[in-house]
Amino acid sequence: MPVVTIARDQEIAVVTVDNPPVNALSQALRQGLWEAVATLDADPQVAAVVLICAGRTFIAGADVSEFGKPPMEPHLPDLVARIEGAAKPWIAAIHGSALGGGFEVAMGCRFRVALTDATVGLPEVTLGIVPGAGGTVRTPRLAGVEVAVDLATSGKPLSAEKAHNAGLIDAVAQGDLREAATAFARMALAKPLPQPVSARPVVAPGAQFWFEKEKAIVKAAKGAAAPMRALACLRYAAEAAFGEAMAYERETFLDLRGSEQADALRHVFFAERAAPRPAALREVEPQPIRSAAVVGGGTMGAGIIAALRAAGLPVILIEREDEAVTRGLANVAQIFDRAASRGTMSAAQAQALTEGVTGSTEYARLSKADLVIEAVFEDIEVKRAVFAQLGRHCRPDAVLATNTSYLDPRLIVEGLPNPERFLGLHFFSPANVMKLLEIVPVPETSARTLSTTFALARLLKKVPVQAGICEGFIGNRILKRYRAAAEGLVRQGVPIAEVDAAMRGYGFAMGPFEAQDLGGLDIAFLQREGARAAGQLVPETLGDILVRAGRKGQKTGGGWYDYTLDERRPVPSATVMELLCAEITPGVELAHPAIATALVNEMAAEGQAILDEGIADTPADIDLVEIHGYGFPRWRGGPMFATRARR
Ligand code: 3H9
Repeated sequence: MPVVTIARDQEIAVVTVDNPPVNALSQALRQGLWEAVATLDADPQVAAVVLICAGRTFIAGADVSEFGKPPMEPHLPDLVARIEGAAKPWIAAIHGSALGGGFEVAMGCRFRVALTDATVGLPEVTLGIVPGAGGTVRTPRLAGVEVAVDLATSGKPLSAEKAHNAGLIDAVAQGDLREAATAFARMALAKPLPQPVSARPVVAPGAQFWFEKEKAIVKAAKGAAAPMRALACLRYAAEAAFGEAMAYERETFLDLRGSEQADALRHVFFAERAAPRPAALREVEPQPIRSAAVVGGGTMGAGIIAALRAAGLPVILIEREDEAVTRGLANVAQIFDRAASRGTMSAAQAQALTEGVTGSTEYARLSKADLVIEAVFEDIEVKRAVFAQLGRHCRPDAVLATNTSYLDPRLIVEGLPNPERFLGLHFFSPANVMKLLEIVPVPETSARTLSTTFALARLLKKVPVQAGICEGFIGNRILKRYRAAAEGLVRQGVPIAEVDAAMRGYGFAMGPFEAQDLGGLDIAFLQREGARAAGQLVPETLGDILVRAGRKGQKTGGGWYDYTLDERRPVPSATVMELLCAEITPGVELAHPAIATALVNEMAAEGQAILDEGIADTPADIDLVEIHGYGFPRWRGGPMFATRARR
């Protein structure tokens, strides 16, 4: 089946691209389009050309899987120039997403028409590169420098409506795209044609504009190189001639394409796409999930409800008492109200989402639910009591999940009828925001239940990772070792603030001690105390000493650092030094990169142990857990990727 076919609608030629799954610009597609230009230029019957795509989307970009190989002709910048210079005007008809190289091809066209639910964008920076086929040079000529900077340095796509308002597309269409684009072409032919984008002028902003953008981008990028390189290309595009700017962009693109960061980000890109569809479950049909329930309306339960509602599911909240139901519903409403006040949804949307949750104390209300997630207090007896109720009232095929972070799900499932429908679903707080979902089957869990929860993860737009059973599963187990190693450095005399600064320098938003102060030191303390009470040998940590002294973190005005009442800025604490001085043997001095290397090596060593024990399937799964659950810098690729040469 050829990837490019040409049809005719009288004087309008329709070029259809069909290169599943996302019409990526493989060599064969570039070649097909290259030849289509020649064919249609030579056809005197053709007055204009509509470029449209089959399948789920317009051209979604360059073929990322070709990035590791030598570039092959025809090169994309040449193809875009050839479409732009064609004797007949081309009209891009966009559905789905026109991204990266796809949007660059669309900018080579004389016009762009998009369906209302389409998006356009330049996501290259998310892959550690810059646009390589004129994205930074044509966008400012099409829509101005400000729009171009936002698009190319954030990597975030714009909806058709916003793109239309910004001047990136010429018309928004509804209904049959091919008909709409053909009608648009006829209308356009009746008027003088606009200049090709490359010939349009660009207004260069002054030095202050670039200075401010630079400051904002460096801050947001947290160590990622591509956004600043994209900005440099855009400045060049605004200040130099078209041809020179194209050459500069291409040089930058080729330079970054082979960089360590681009390599890491490609690894994450493919890992994220593989995660929701594990090969072992490909043949296993999931059960439909049309309704859900959550037991427990605290912070975690409310976050899970918000995630389920945002995916369109009606949700029942079960709590023990009426007051707790009211509190839980208020927690959910607060999440949506805040989203509305931040402008991420309208007040009407927030209200509709809130109204889709009903609260009750009656487990009998769950007789029809397809899925129930338990999110109650982390206590084995409390959880078992919940599942005893669920076993009595739910359909025998309803998927029943526990959101435990530390307890053994095998103990929770004991005595549950039809245990094949049970597993652990470990959400991360805030559950409506955090992308990671650890899926923890017990030995009885059926493949169908597993497949259903992967489908659920896709519905919730989460990154699912299957984990075996061990204390802390994948993420919290690595976190424990990371924190212990960080304490180990402090015991050797490395200042607390230096450890945190080193990890921020590595690309984390926060270091391990600052993060504990934010979340509270008492959670892990109570867990250690529980283990000690159960007779386990758990050595005293530095964190234990602080909690025993009443320092539980920001909420008590101090933890690893001091905090003033109205400020969240951590201040190194003399009290902490006094409390810990007996435990610290000064002597070791480490530069920031050495501190970060030591701690990331520890994470990777724990990751390797997790792999060796079969708790995780692949190193990429561990990387996804760290990136989406624990703030590991995406552009480093995760601890396993970052240390692959050293392991
Ligand atoms: C670029 O364009 C550089 C240029 O400026 C310069 C060049 C000179 N390549 O996400 P999905 C695969 S950089 C190869 O689940 P959805 C993906 O791996 C590129 N493969 O679908 C998966 O494969 P499999 C800029 C790709 O419907 C399958 O397609 N463009 C590519 O949820 C389905 O993917 C981007 O960064 C690709 N470019 O979402 C766009 N894209 O089935 C990246 C996807 O074997 N793509 N695959 O697991 C996306 O954002 C989403 O795929 C999209 C569809 C929104 C399009």
